[in-house]
Amino acid sequence: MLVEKNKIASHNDSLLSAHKRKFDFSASEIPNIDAILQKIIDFNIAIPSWALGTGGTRFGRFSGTGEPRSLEEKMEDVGLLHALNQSSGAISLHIPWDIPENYTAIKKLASDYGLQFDAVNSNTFQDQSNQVLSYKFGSLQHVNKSVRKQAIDHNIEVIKHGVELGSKALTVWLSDGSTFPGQLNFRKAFQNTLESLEEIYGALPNDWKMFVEYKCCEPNFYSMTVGDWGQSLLYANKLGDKAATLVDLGHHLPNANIEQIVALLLMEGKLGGFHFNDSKYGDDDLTVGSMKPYQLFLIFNELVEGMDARGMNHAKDLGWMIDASHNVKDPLEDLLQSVEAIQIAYAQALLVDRKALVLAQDNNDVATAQEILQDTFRTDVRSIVAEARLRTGGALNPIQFFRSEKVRAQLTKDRGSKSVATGL
Ligand code: LRH
Ligand code: MN
Repeated sequence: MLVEKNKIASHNDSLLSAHKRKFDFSASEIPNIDAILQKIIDFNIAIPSWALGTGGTRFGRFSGTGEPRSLEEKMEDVGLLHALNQSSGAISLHIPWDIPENYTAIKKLASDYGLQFDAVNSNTFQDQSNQVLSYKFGSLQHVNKSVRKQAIDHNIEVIKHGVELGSKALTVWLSDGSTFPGQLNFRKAFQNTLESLEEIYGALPNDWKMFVEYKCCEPNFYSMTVGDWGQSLLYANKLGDKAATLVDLGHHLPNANIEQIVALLLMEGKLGGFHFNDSKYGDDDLTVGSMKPYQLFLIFNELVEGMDARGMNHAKDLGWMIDASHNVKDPLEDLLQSVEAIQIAYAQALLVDRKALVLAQDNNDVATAQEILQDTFRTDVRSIVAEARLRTGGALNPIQFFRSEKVRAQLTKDRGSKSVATGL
């Protein structure tokens, strides 16, 4: 389903005067507004191919309708998001859930929708029907060398798919670990995993990155073999320059100071990218900014400060991806909200008065330092993010457009009410 440009234009016309009033006020307070707008316009977030349907939990799955039945329909959905917010210009594939049958056709489709292929994800956390050896007791850590070889070969195959599509990174998330004390020798598990990752690393093209994604817990509940940022950094340092850590916001122990982790990984030049989502308890994979918006702002505050300190290009030098799962909301509405929340946090972080903050920090003026951050966080930048969409042909209010144009009803008419998307 293509979104007609004229429909977006009439939608924007209906909202323009109210928008202009808000934007003109916000812009009047920001001397370098055009530079800020350009940064927001350049900032794209990749959409996970596995989050375009209804996920569900072990207790149940309440299916939505009109879900994508193929990789082509998943790209249609991401193309739709990108048409509405002009900031979702990339899709991150998960193999084998999304194996492209015809690379040329898929790449053509991607360019039709204005999409790039972001990091490709391997999957050694499930046993596929045609698989010889099981990953029940892990994959790259496994005590059995043949299981490790099977998992290494799978990751190398994923790189090959990515090369064909023009992707430039492999994300490795391992469910490996143990569920009971005594089950695993931590040192051997680390060594096996490192040796296996070294073989995969060796298969990376020169201009590729390997993102090592860590996670504290689930599906193993005693230890995870890439369990936190320290372990991920150990692997990334031992592997080499093409390896970096990947921070999934939902993968931390309760109350972890993620913004401090981000600041230090960035300082070390070993922060590769993000899986943005939000959570209240575990790896809930909820809408970005829906539970802890201040934490999201503080993370972007460290990102802007740290990336500028290293002269990095905000839009290109890190992997910006969402990783979510939807149980009670329309997946596309949820993803539109998540992209908006990320852009709002980034825009606010760009507005922080860095000179004043450094001065307050150097004078141990705690209250002023707090006020500088909280004042910016309490600054309404929604009209600035909307203006970025308006200037790039997007919709001023994507969810309102999605609803008023009855997009889900149209997708359900095309795909049926029983279609189920692969993924989580
Ligand atoms: C693991 C994870 C990982 C993906 C999976 C879909 O929790 O965050 O990034 O492979 O979700
Ligand atoms: Mn993730």
